[in-house]
Amino acid sequence: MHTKFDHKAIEKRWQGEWKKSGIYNVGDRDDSKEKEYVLVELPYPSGNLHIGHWFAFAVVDIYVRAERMKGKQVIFPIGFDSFGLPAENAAIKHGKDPREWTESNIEHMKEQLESMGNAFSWDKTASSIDPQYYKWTQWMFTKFFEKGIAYRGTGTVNWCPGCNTVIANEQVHDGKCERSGDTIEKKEMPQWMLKITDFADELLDGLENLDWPEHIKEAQRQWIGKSSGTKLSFNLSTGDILEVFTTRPDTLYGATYMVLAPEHELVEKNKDAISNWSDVEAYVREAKAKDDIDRTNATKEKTGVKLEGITATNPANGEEIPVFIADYVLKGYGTGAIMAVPAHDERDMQFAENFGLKIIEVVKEDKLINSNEFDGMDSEEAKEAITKHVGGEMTNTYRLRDWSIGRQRYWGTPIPIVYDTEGNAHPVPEEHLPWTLPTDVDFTPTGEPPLAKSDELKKRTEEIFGVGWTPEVETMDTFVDSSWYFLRYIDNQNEHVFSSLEAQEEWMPIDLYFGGSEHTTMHLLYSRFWQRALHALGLVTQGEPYMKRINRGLVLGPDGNKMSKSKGNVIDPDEQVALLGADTVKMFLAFMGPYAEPNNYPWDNGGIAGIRRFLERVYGLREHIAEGQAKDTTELLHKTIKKVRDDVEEYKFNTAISSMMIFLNHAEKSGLSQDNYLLFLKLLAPFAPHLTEELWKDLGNEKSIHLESLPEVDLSLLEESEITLSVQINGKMRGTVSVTPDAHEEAVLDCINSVESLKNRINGDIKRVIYVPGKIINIIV
Ligand code: ANZ
Repeated sequence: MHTKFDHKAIEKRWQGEWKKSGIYNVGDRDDSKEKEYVLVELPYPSGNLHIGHWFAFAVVDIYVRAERMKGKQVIFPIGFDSFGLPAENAAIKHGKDPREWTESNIEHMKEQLESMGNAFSWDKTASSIDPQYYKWTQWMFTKFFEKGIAYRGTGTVNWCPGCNTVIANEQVHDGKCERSGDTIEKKEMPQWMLKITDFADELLDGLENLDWPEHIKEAQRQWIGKSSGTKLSFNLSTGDILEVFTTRPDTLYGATYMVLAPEHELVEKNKDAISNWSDVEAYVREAKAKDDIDRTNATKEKTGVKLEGITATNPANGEEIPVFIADYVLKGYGTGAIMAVPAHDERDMQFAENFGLKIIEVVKEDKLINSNEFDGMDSEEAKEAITKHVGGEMTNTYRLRDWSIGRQRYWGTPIPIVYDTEGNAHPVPEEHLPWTLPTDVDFTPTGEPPLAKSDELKKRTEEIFGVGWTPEVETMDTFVDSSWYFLRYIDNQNEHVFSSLEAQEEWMPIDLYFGGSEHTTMHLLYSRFWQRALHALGLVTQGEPYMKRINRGLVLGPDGNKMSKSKGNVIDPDEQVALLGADTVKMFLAFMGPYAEPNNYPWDNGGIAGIRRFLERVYGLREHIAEGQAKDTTELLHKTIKKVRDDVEEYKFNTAISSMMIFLNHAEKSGLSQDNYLLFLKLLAPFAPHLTEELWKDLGNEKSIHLESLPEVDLSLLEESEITLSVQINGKMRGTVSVTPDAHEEAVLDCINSVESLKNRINGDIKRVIYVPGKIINIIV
């Protein structure tokens, strides 16, 4: 018999009570408890919580509640990543003020988050559009500027025509914008950069001590792309020196031609010496229009143009060799030029075959050949020897580029820079921070930053700094805002610093960071860099922010596809909550599969109905409270407690729930004592916080169930439970006996002797006993 419960009334009642009493506020650090900082990724307030948010927050809440019930002081904050394009696009489309639009979204999302019933530390929230937040984003930027970590660079940028702004390399996926999906165009323009490359080695080395899934670490290593090699110099016939980066200096004798990236500065510089300039110029123009992925595609036909009139000298043997430009050599990697060794490099081989160039093998079975005095030398050894011989320099090269953070859009943190009458950049002094975002702007995207149209900003700049001074009109990438939010959470009221060292001593580092896999080489790398840059300035206590990272998967539509409006397979959490209750939705999401494995799980209407039925039966469980319950009920309960505690520690909420289902079945059949009933409620409390609170309070308890301790396992009960042991006599299965798993041999033999049929077969004369506790006993007679 199932007893229905009124989830709407129950959930509303307890959400109201929890809010009023503030039981989930973390407050000041309590030294008598172990601290745990559990972080979920800062959400963007799009206006509506989707099922992905529920998966990200509500399931993690189970872990947080269990840890608190184990006696830890768990800080579990939430906030809003509230700058960004959607607000601005809404402003353009519907004529809405981006701030109003965003703030009303935040209000709505807060209500939705409340309906989740999560145990968030609402006393530790932060929002990036808050002037008291972005003041500090700007302050850090000015510190970075003073130290040269932030700089105005020039170069080729990724221009997204859909977003009308520059975006960073990390935001380009397969040549397309990560946000809009538009194909990226290359543009030459000055830009604000952060020197993430200065931290490349630290970012690599720091990975070693992090408890992160290996594939995330590996993705970051690949993205940083450290390559150890040598810089070698070649003389050109023009008198210039051409530097190349190579990982194979041992193959120098096989370098039969040189290749420059088409954009290499020595090409344009030697225009007059190049007799086929018009061909060269045309090729350069074409190459610039292509994107790097295309250019480095291994299967692509290798093209290029010889620089007629220029040669290079191989420093090892003095041979004169031809010089080419080819688009398979990239401007932005190494030195932007290579020595080509067709015998040992696949790309060079294809090119050499196309152009009929010399191919000389110089390494065979790891020993050098055709390399004069180095013949016979081991190739590894020769790397160093040849580098030394020609005066080269061992060096490292990285794939990582500096982070471009300037955006030509409106709704972001203004870059706190002003220019003097000569155009020199100066940081806005601290007393003028926050350097507020002006409101007198036209958002229509024209490619020119909207802030350029603000009279107020212009006036403000001249009034403070002098006539003729001008403001920077770009805003920051929102990935900057989210690079330090976890530091603000822990000291969110501080008016003097972004986060005091004392607060950091108390709460940092983040012990556990849950998030999505899309952030591996964006947010997770940016914020690690930001933390390291702050660390270099002595502003933070830790070099690494996140000790442990867990990536979760996606919730798919009922049809097994990614949820999307166009497919009509979107599940609205608000509807589900109204229909079945927050506890049910949360437990269903936790039940789909192991949380720490980034698998994708389809929504299953039958599955969620099953969870609802389970909770209805829990609601009715008090009718099964009986005196004189069977001993095995207590044993099963303690088995269940052990399983739930162990599984939650490994984020296997699904199997924890299964074990509670098994217990419920048993308790309904056999009945359970009042004490066991209470233990079961507490065990379930992290999973179904509203329902368990209701049942707990129904029993007359004053204090919330969520301030109780998680049930402890009584190990003595577990050890006593018996198992079935196979009994062989002379190697033949003759029966079984029930014994404890670690019973002694004599005890087992006593047991066997008490079974008439076995006793008769043995008949007293035992020769030998082979006993494997918990498995088998073989008696030789
Ligand atoms: C000679 C050579 C011989 C090379 C050989 C490889 C094999 P990673 O490991 O990715 O760092 N290279 C250097 N700069 C380049 C650029 N800007 N664009 C395209 N290719 C470039 O690769 C380093 C190797 O990639 C370098 O070593 C160079 O080719 C090439 F048997 O030099 B090698």
